[in-house]
Amino acid sequence: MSHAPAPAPASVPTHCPYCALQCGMNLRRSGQTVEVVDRDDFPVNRGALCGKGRTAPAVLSSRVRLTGPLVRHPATGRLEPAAWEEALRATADGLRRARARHGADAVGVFGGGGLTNEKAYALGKFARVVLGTSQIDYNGRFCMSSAAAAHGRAFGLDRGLPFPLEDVPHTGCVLLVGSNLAETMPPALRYLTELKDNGGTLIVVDPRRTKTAEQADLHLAPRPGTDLALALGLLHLVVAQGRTDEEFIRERTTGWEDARAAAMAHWPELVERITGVGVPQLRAAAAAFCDAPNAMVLTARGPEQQSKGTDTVGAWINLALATGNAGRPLAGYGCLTGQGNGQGGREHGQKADQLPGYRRLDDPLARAHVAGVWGVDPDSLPGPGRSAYELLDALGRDVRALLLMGSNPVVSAPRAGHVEGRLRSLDFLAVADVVLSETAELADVVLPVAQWAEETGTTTNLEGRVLLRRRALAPPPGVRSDLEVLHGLAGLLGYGKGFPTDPEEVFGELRRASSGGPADYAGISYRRLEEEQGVFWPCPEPGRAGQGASGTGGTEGTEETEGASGTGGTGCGEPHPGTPRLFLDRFATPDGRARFVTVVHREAAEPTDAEYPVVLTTGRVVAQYQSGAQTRRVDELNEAAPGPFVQLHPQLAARVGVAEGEAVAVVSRRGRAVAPARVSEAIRPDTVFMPFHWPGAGRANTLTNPALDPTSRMPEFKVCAVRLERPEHREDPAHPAHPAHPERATG
Ligand SMILES: Nc1nc2c(c(=O)[nH]1)N[C@H]1C(S)=C(S)[C@@H](COP(=O)(O)OP(=O)(O)OC[C@H]3O[C@@H](n4cnc5c(=O)[nH]c(N)nc54)[C@H](O)[C@@H]3O)O[C@H]1N2
Ligand SMILES: Nc1nc2c(c(=O)[nH]1)N[C@H]1C(S)=C(S)[C@@H](COP(=O)(O)OP(=O)(O)OC[C@H]3O[C@@H](n4cnc5c(=O)[nH]c(N)nc54)[C@H](O)[C@@H]3O)O[C@H]1N2
Ligand code: SF4
Ligand SMILES: [Mo]
Repeated sequence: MSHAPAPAPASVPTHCPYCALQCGMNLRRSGQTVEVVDRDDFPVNRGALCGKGRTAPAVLSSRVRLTGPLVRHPATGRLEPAAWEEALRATADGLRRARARHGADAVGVFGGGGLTNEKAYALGKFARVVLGTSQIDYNGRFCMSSAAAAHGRAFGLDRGLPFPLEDVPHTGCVLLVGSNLAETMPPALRYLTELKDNGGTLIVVDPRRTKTAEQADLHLAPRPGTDLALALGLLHLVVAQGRTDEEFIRERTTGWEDARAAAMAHWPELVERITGVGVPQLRAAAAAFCDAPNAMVLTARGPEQQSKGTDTVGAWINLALATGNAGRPLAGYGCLTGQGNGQGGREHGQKADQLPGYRRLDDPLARAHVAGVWGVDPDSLPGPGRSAYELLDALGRDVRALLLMGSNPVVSAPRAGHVEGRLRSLDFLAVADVVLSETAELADVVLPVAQWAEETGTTTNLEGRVLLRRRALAPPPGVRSDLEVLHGLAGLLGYGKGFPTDPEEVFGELRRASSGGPADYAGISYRRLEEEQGVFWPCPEPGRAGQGASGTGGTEGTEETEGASGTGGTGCGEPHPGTPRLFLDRFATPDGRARFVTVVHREAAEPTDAEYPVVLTTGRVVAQYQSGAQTRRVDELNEAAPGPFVQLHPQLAARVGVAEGEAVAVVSRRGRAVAPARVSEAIRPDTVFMPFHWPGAGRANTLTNPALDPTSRMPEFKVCAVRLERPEHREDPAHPAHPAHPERATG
């Protein structure tokens, strides 16, 4: 890798390192740094950026990042600077030793949805081929797995949005469930504003009156964890008022009778009792949804991060299907994915049950195809492994060594005190990161890696649009790319070939591995991505209908993709234009019909009771990103969002006896957190909200419940039972020398 300064100061068009909107931006070099300048040609954000994107270059500075490998010194027990060769050898030894002593499945791999497609692909291949372990999963399990599972069940294919965002302003009604996109994807708020300007209706479902809910024509504020009942109640009203689309149900779906019967058991008064949303509001929402000629249901983490997230999303999909709002233009169900590569990150093999191209690891044909590309015996590929929380929970027990790339579970995992204890109990932990995250601090080896602006790679945004993030400057000398790390480790573990360091070469292999799979990238090339504003998958190679494409029909072109000519071809014939809109002719199920799923409401895994009478829900604020590993290192963002807080209603605050800004202790069965109270009428009186971006005394995940959805294995981040207390003096956040005690490791 060359560290010579690049020639011209011309700006490089690329994309933000953070969320799934993947806003386009230009980076202009000035000396050894880069600055963000507007890029208006990318249609998703048209030049708009949030504060995180605007300040992202601050994390490139060597002031805040890792600039060389660290190895824990046996004598001092501290992380000390080390040469790359030493760090890689120590890592290879640590992984090899666990495998020799306890078998291949004693080595775990944990990835991230922020990793590029190339890295996610290489990481999955590294786990299955080099380590031979089934124990790989990633933080996307905490993010989108419930929507992904529900998508698969209903439509036979999982892509966040089955249509581009540009369609949103032109539908008639958007039912936005548990998304605070005004804070989590600020430039996307424009699509909702334009919807209203066009005369459309916005309904927001959120227990809090968020910045997003403030935009709504109708805001429903259910008790957290009750969306399933809410969706069934709305469907009940739609049926009772005779507003189902019988022709659509007959022609394009299966399973309606049972799903209908289940909804009919959720009559409005019952739903009001469960959710706290009044019958008149339920009626108004059902009417607004049905009155619109076209409607969309969009969900995000609110309804998904529940121990019944898959069924909950299923219930919202049922509402869309019953009203004929799917499989046609300007209507449908979609999920707003989260991380920069939240979509692509779950398609290329770092998920416990998947192979590249969104193939199933338990499908013999898929195994044979991918093993062929990898040049290995299909029988040598391990089977499905544990899900993310189950993997973290097994650390130090069945799984003795872990390679972690692109996640910070000490802050972001549920029941984080326990997870922290499990990480500490490992025989060996290696972390590849950009910064010394709270998880990297626990590692035996820390591998410093290059970031977004320093390396080229592809991501797939929430629309299923595959994008090229271009390198704008060289990484600092002591830093290597994740692909170089995997290449180096593979070499030391006996695989001198098969792990190239050039992202384009990895992408070439990924295309072959995905070819014919549901997420088919075979027709996409770097050259094509340089010329187009992204390409929507499935995009099979010319002359071949991919599995996804044949199941989806309707490859209606958009402005961006129609003009494509002769650039993406891998063989002869016209290049495939990509698939901005799915399901227009048929769904991706074997019979081409969408499937209603019969679901009924059930309670949260941990209901409130006399001892823990309040519901805790968790989420985000605009100025911090995820575990905060990156954004907590940016001054401007810290000024805007300096630390954790507990949002609570004045009535609840009065009952506990805390005033605005005073410390309040939140106690669950898993631990105790202390943070300043933020007293606000914008939240239900029976609910408190904490953002999860901070470690230490105010860590929200000390409290959260790792109860898992039975299908998706998604933890219940959005609902657990807590009680509030006035903290003891020594716990006051004004005295940070006394952090709250994280839960001690068990077992
Ligand atoms: N600023 C910022 N932006 C981000 C991120 C970030 O960390 N910071 N992370 C990115 C990622 S990875 C993701 S996944 C997305 C997440 O994006 P969102 O899903 O928009 O974010 P959250 O704040 O987790 O949750 C959204 C809303 O769900 C509500 N909610 C809580 N419980 C329930 C419930 O039971 N039902 C319903 N209907 N709503 C409920 C919360 O009050 C919250 O306002 O954001 C992405 N963008
Ligand atoms: N209570 C609660 N907890 C939650 C949630 C919630 O709503 N409530 N949301 C969940 C969700 S949706 C998500 S997505 C997770 C996210 O939580 P995490 O998985 O912890 O996500 P990040 O903080 O983005 O961690 C990414 C790490 O990778 C590093 N990194 C960035 N780029 C690269 C790279 O290119 N290579 C490598 N090797 N490292 C890199 C960053 O510095 C950072 O340390 O949190 C989950 N946790
Ligand atoms: S909205 Fe998301 S992609 Fe856009 S600038 Fe902000 S963090 Fe980056
Ligand atoms: Mo996420």
